Amino acid sequence: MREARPSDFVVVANRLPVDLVEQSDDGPARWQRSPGGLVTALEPVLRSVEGSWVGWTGTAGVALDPFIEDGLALHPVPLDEHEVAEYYEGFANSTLWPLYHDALVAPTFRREWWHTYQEVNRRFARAASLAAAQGATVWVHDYQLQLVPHMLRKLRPDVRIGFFLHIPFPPPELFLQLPWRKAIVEGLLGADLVGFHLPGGAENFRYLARRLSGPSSTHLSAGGRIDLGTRSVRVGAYPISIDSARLRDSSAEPNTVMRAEQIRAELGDPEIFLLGVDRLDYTKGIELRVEALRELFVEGELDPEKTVMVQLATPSRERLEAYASLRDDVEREVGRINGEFGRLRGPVVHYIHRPVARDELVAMYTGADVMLVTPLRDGMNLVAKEYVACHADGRGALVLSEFAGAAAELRRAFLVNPHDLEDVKNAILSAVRFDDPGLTRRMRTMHDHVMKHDVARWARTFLDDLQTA
Ligand code: ADQ
Repeated sequence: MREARPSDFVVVANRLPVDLVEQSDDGPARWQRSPGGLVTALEPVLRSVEGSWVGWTGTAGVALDPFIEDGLALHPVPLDEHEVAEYYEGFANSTLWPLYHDALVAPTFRREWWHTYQEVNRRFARAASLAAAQGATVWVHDYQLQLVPHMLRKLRPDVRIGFFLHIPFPPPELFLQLPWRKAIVEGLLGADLVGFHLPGGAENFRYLARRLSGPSSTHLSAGGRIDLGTRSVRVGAYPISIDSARLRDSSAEPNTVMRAEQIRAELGDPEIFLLGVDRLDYTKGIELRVEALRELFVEGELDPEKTVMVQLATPSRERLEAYASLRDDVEREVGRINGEFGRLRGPVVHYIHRPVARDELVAMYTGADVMLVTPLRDGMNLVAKEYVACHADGRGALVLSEFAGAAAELRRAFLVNPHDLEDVKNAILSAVRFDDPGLTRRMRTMHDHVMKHDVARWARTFLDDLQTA
């Protein structure tokens, strides 16, 4: 069996691509693969070069040596309870997450969180330096680890470092609020290539790098590179995607088609089946789509007898106050609409606050007439792409917020400003005009785009650019 020895390709992310299912004192730890998009995207590369993955197990207080699981070399980074509270729930999810999402919830700035964020980033950088062979390529992911590129470069000047941010990179007015803004920019500038979903994020970063990182030595050179004097950093947009073919194929399987029909029947055979799928997060605009639907019922534009919405909302960051109060708000909105319009045979909005198995999710995507994706801000939003991948036949319609990164590619969706409830309502009404032949054309165009621009292409493009950076 292979050992977890230094590799030529190392992924560094907050979480390992596995969840700890069970650990007893006498028996070995048991793991379950977590079905994230990132691991799907990187798995072929990881396997072809016997790569490694550095990350936290998701359980506080667990320290383990590197090990091989299902052919992948995993290097666990331990975090204790205190670090989970300050680095993860604190700095990552109560400072950076809200700040980078338009300050939809006021970001909290706490010095002790920042200190713990630095300490934990240092630990990840050390773990990455041990996992990387001479001259290796190391790909660091997301807002939890923005200091790692600089720290790793100091430890290992021989390695090639890429960084990708999965959430929006904010405009200067917001980023400049951060008391530790200079250190974050310097952290990112430790990479050879810094990638964002959209050109706007890349633009924001270039501006801030020039402004914050010593104006005399830093300037822009050709191709949007940032010239640091001794070396240059490439900055670009790499819109992430999904395993499109896999979704398309599983949506066409007889079992999926059958289950999709069964779901409709279980919902009481509505004429209109609307779907929302999100992590329960205040960026996703879940309450506002329920509110839009309620107004359409009140105004008689849609018939509650013939319409059903299913809202899947995976629990997320539940120990944080902003998330607990969001849950209350969503539940209140759902209770209100069902109180006013529910029938004895069932509610008008089915709200499921649990993760749903992949097969079931694909059956829902396949069966739904309209997908509602209405975030107030979202780096990309994979749900929009997943829905489109499941509609090769051109059936179905997508209502999509302009403030999701996906809107830059899915131009034929019904694009809405989620702050404008009338706009959302009108888009829903256009999306349920099933006799409009334009609907099929829209869906086919988007489907073709998502099939061509899949996650493998995303990873390949980023890694090719990193090799030449
Ligand atoms: P997220 O904010 O988590 O990701 P998103 O891109 O929509 O948002 O990905 C969510 C994933 O979880 C999807 O693959 C979806 O299928 C799955 N999922 C959601 N709800 C589910 C449920 N109830 N049951 C089962 N599965 C569920 C962050 C950024 C995004 C960016 C991604 C990738 O916030 O903007 O698109 O990273 O870069």
